[in-house]
Amino acid sequence: MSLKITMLCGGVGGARGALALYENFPHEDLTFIVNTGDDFQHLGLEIWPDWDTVVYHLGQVQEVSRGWGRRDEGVRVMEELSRLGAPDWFHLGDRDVALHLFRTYQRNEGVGKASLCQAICRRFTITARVLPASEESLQTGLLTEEFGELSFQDYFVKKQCRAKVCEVLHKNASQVKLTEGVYEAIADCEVLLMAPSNPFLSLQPMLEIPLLWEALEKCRGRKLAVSPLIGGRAVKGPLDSLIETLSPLSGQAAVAQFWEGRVDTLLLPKDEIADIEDSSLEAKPCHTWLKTPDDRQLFARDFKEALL
Ligand code: FO1
Repeated sequence: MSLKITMLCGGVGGARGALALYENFPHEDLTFIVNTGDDFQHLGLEIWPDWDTVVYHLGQVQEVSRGWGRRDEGVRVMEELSRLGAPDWFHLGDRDVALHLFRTYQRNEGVGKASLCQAICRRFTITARVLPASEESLQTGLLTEEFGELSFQDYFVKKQCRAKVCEVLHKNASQVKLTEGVYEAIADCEVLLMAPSNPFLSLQPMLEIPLLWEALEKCRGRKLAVSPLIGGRAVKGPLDSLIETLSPLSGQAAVAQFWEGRVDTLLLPKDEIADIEDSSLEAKPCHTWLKTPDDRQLFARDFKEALL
């Protein structure tokens, strides 16, 4: 099957979804648009966690159980930083640091985002396109009951998501420019797929960019989302508690409500289809557990079936 597929992704769920497509579809047909709402400057380095997580997955160097960072990583940089008294709440593996250093150096030299990403992808022998959604980082803030406003990484890593989120703030989404190639990749694709990412934290930030939304509305292709919930619960991360505070509904019904008016079809586990019977979305059964190559093949089989 040759179809131009564009996937919007973020977080570990998004990277696992991206890998499932990458292992089972022709690479020249695939474009991954990655959330820039977690990006930040730390110790003078430009860190793009979601983009790196996708690249490490597609490059087959990812740390599998944790999901972020690289496997067979060293800790010497981090140990030395701690000894020096530098902030050590955000863990940077030795080889991971090299990527942040290289990116920061290249950006300071004036290298454009799209060409830098292409060059890094080539070094990881990735033959699909992996584009950060926006030129400037999106500033995602979390309004919390306990600590007031937190930046994304302060909430996610420093506070380990242990805070009640009342609102997700998209502080500069209306001002950012899309990365070169993003508009066309969305507007002209035949299938637009929302990865099984946290919709509130990893996908909504991108959807808040007016031009990205315009491209999405222009797209005449099929539009589908993969639910990140299995058995009504998040596979990873703070989605369950976010649904409790940000949605009037629960479980799969909350996910379906999030996607209503944005996509036509929700892919979710077969025995959970009844949970979204009140939704206007079409529900299609799908194997959404994406841990092993066999899992990812089953996902691809169900995704293809849903397109028929
Ligand atoms: N997540 C953590 O929970 N703790 C960390 O120390 C941490 C370091 C880190 C370093 C590089 C990188 O690419 C990702 C990293 N992440 C870490 C994940 C990061 O916080 C992401 O924003 C989440 O995966 C959410 O999408």
